[in-house]
Amino acid sequence: MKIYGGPGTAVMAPAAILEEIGIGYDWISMDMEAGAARDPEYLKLNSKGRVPVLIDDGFLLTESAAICLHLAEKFPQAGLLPAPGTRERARAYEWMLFLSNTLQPTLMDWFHPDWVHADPAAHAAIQAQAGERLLRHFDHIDATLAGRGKPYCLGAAVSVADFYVHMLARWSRHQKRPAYAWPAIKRLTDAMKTRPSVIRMMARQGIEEAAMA
Ligand SMILES: N[C@@H](CCC(=O)N[C@@H](CS)C(=O)NCC(=O)O)C(=O)O
Repeated sequence: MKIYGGPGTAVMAPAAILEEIGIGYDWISMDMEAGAARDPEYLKLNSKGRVPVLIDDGFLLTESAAICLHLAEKFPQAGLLPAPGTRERARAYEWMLFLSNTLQPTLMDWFHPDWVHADPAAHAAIQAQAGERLLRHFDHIDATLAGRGKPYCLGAAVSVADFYVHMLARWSRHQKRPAYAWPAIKRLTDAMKTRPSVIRMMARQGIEEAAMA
């Protein structure tokens, strides 16, 4: 297995899952600030100009959530997904889709207002609006977790979705109210931060948990 991505980017969750599965993998560390995702050689791998990219025995896969699901499915012994066809499995898809198609793009709007509108005069308003949406998303996640009364997205057992929440919560560290300010999200992320796989991923990428985390 080989995985491409810059430290702290959308490669975090797939890399932590690779650590959790316990198979060796090569991590190709990319300098995002230097525009490595737009390098012509990299664009041959992923013409979208985004990270991560997984190469699994010659099979190339993009999209962080798809990579997480693929790995969890391919290595069922890691126990990161419930059995196919069950309601619990559907719940895992519900989490992964919400996280990757709603929360993640909102975070990206905040990080990259220039991707939304070229005019720098518009950027503060875009960020403010993204910040407001983040509050609602974190309210929703926290209420869902609290309502079920168990620490993880699917209940008592950790799943792919928890690795994704851990990643996106860290991305919220620049917000006035980062995800960790919500108690049920904090409980989940605190638990994830003690997992050896997550600790190994963070160390390998040379990144730290957010100060208030
Ligand atoms: N939908 C994609 C989005 C990934 C994404 O936005 N990655 C960012 C880094 S977190 C990226 O590649 N940015 C390119 C850049 O900053 O040049 C996924 O989840 O894999």
